[in-house]
Amino acid sequence: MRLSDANLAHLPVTVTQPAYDRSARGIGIVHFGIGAFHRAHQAAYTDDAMAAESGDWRILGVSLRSGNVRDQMRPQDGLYALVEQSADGSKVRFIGSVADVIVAAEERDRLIAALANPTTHIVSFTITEKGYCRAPDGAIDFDVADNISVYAYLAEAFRRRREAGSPGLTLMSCDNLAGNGAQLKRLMIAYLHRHAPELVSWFEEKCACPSTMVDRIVPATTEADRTRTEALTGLRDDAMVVTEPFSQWVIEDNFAGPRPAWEKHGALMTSNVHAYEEAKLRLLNGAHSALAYLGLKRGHEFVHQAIADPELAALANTLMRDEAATSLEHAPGQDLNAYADALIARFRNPALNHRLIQIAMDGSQKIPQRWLATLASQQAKGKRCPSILTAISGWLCHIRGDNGFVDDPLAEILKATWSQAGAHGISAALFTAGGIMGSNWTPSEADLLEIERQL
Ligand code: NAI
Ligand code: CS2
Repeated sequence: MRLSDANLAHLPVTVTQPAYDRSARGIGIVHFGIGAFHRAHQAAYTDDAMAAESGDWRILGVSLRSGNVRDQMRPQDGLYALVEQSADGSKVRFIGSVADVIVAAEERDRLIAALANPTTHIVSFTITEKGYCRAPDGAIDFDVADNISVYAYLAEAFRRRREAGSPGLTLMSCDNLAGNGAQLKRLMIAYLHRHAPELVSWFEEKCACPSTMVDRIVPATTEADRTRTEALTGLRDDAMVVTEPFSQWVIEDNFAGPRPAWEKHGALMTSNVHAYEEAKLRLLNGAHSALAYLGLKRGHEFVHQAIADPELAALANTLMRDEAATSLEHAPGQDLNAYADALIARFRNPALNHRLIQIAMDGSQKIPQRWLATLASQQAKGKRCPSILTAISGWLCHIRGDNGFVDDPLAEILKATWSQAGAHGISAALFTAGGIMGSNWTPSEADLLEIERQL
């Protein structure tokens, strides 16, 4: 029997269900990129908020590319199970905050109407790092943005809202980018300047783009996860997601209008997300990417296997504690050694089969904020980062094709650079000024040799 509103009554009484009348709550949030992470994170906080307080905060999920999630969720009335897994067992709850899911190109009018509706206050995003359509220099890449992107839908919605005298929107990025709100704002303005310059001042005056730090490890769901959950709950659920018990959300308190009381349910509202965001990207994500490339190279499949490998555990510890943590300005009360301890424990979670190949995806989009920012900060202090240099060599092996298919929007360019430059020129070709991975870090001759020695 398939999960649906009508079938919730069949669930065992021990399973937590949405504690509010779903049909009585309207849509207040449109979310682009309704993948596994959104369902395990923001949708769960919003579910908690609606269970505790009144408020029309149901979510209309939007996919830009495929109909998979729509086909999983629509027959289930947007319901799904969130399964928290740890060594102590699993905890299942059903989330009710998602009202429906649409594919943007197939239901364009409905999407624009939802974005333009004055009762919609927040548009949020987990569209992956590449979804923001940035060229290697960080500017908007119109070749991509003019093809499939969120920007055109947003611009049309702004036009309607402005004409109708409706309030502005909050655009809230929940992707792993440094200064994700500021980046979204900058890119949106660049898009408007080219396609709808008359909307720039309306957007700047009426809309807000808070930055957020989001953290919860959410591996892609497997068929085995679905089968196990069906055995637990008695209902078939194609949209379920598996995660860890840990969850963190730090949000810049900068909203254009109302929002759910997420801070009453574990989120931290602050004027300064920056310190949290950089620590998370450089320690957690920096170590994750290193474990991914070097772990695959050493024949591991999952994060818990890579971190159980003493050589990789030592490297992840050095990367986090000696290289990333010391590159940061500490916020008051921030204990980055304790943070690194907690991260190692989370990576060790044996109940979470988090595939290294999932983390290895889209390296060209991830490495700047995970590794190159640390390298640049340390270079300014005259310090080198041997663990990150080793990790870079792991990535270069990956994009050479050592681990099979390279899933990266720049895969073709990276491959062409490899064939032109070869093992004795690849790191200089990519990372020095003018290379597609050029950044504020200027690799020294010794850095380049150190990377190439390990290829
Ligand atoms: P997913 O693969 O389940 O979902 C990705 C979503 O992004 C899908 O809806 C997909 O259609 C959309 N998307 C992919 N490429 C796109 C593009 N070029 N333009 C627009 N939309 C695009 O992945 P998941 O796990 O939901 O992660 C998504 C993002 O969430 C990550 O890239 C990261 O920035 C953030 N995140 C993920 C965490 C995790 O552990 N899974 C934790 C913290 C943040
Ligand atoms: C991972 C992250 O896929 C990846 O690149 O490093 O998605 C990681 O699981 C999350 O950021 C944890 O919050």
